[in-house]
Order: sequence, then C-alpha cells, then structure tokens
Amino acid sequence: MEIFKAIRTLINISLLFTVGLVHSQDQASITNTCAYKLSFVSELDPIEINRMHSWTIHIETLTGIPVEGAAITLEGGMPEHDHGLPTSPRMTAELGSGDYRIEGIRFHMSGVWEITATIIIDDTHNLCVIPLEL
Ligand SMILES: [Cu+2]
Repeated sequence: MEIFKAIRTLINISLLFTVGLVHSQDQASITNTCAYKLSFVSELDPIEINRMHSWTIHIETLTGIPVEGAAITLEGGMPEHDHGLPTSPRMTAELGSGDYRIEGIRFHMSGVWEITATIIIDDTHNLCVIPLEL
C-alpha cells in the first residue's frame, strides 16, 4: 500500500510540474506540489456522462485542519485524448469548514480524466490533481 501511494505521489508530482510550467507566466507564486489534502463529494453519485452537476470540494492541511478563505479554479481533461473539459466550472460559494461549492461540471466521455484544482490563498497557487475514472 505504501509503495502504491509513493508511486501515485510521484506521478502526481510529475503532472503537477507540467501544469506548473504551463502556468509559469502568472504573477502569483506557483507551487508545483499540492500542500493540501483534497477530497470531493459529487452532487451526482455515481457521476453520469453528459449531466451538468456540482461538486463540494473539501480542503484540509496535511495535518487535517480545514482550510478557509481559499479560491478554487478547476481545469481538467482527458490526458489520453488530449482534450479539456467541455464546460468551465466555477467556484460559487465558500460553505465553511473547508468546503467549497463548484458548479458547472460536466463530463462528456467515460474514461480517465484528470482534474487540476488550483487552490489560491494569499496569491499562492497550489496545483492539486484529482484523478478520476468514469
Ligand atoms: Cu475523451
């Protein structure tokens, strides 16, 4: 289990590095690693193809303290197909206790997706990858 975790972390870090380079023109400071623990609950469970829905993303520090006052942007796509999301999801509310509502999420294909949540706190951008298979 530890080995799988380590491999997954390495994969995530390499993906984050790529994403970080893409965003390197931003003024804000970019961290190539994700300094937070992210989890999400989908309004649709299971997620259905081609149905618009929202997520609640929960952010914690690595020691388990809920993170408040963040802004989240969500991007993503299918790495095997070289395309992005068909919609532009937006954070619409901070719900408290480290929870944030993201609306306008829709997936138009089943398969492997990769969602990158940019967590913005005090001009620091953290890029956190959420792997997803539909
Ligand atoms: Cu695709």
